[in-house]
Amino acid sequence: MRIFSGIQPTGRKHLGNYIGAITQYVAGQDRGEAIYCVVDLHALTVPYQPEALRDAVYDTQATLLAAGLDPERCIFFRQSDVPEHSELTWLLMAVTSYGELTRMTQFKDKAGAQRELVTAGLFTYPVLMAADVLAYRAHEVPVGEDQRQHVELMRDVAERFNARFGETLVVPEPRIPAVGARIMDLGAPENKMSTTGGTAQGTVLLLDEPATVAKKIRSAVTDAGTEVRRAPDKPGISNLVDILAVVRGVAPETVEQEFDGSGYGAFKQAVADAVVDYLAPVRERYRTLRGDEAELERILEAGADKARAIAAATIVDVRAAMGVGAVRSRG
Ligand code: AQP
Repeated sequence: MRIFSGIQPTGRKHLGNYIGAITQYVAGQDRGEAIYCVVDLHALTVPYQPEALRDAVYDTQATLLAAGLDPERCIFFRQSDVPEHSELTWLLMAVTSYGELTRMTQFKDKAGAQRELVTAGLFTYPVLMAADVLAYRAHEVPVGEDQRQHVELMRDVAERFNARFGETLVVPEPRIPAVGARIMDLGAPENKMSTTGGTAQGTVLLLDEPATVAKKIRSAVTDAGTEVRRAPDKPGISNLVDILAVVRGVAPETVEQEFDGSGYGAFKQAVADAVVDYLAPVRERYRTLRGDEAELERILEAGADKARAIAAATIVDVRAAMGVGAVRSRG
């Protein structure tokens, strides 16, 4: 089984990224052949600072290594080091429907929030994401709930490609966690915790100081009631129940039972303590790893060599199936 996922080098990573995706990446190393990349080309689709992008890649890479990615047990690389992603994006445009792209909620949300240029890259972002995964013929894509629609689209693209040009690509399955797939903003729990769209107070960053993490959780918006249980009219408490369940590795019902009748104050304090302990080792390891950029670069280069070997073989097959270019062997 081959697993693939990508993560953006935009901003500092938050608890939602960690619970929804990063912990799954780490677990994937024990479940199959795991391939992960920092998708710096995706970061070009919204306004960004060129001088900050390389550092942001290293920040994200060091965070993932601190969380438990092991370059000996997975392929871990930088997207732009493997140009096959860009080539495959263009080739897949031939089987991507314009109408489908216009229905992508991430595009609508981000285009709506954009004050300046809404780029063509933002519109075609899901095709690049499809190329990322399909280049590796991955079977499974670990993502949070917000990426489900993009994985559906890449499945359609792969199926359409195979139907039009012959069986060439693997149709991947999303792997979305049962609990924690959509961690909500602590200050506005009707919205997901987000790098670009969230409130500062409601977004727990993985590298926040412990006192800051605790304060953000203790200040989480709840509701007028007192019961610690998940319910549609209790988005704040529901979110905290899910967070504590994931952090402790128990079912949400277990959390509800434990805090039955204890009131919100004690519950929030328990969540704060648990999340601080959960993130502390990541923060510590990050500091050491981030300090050695030469080593980070070495890891990315070695990962790109392995990734390129797989992606290049797929491109040969895709070109051949589409009748593009001279006849080439996979050599
Ligand atoms: N709130 C969330 N809960 C659970 N999972 C989440 N993910 C993102 N937000 C949540 C998952 O994290 C992975 C990496 O996401 P990304 O590459 O899109 O990184 P990002 O852009 O820094 O994350 P955001 O917060 O999603 O940014 P915005 O909102 O600005 O676009 C993905 O698997 C994602 O599902």
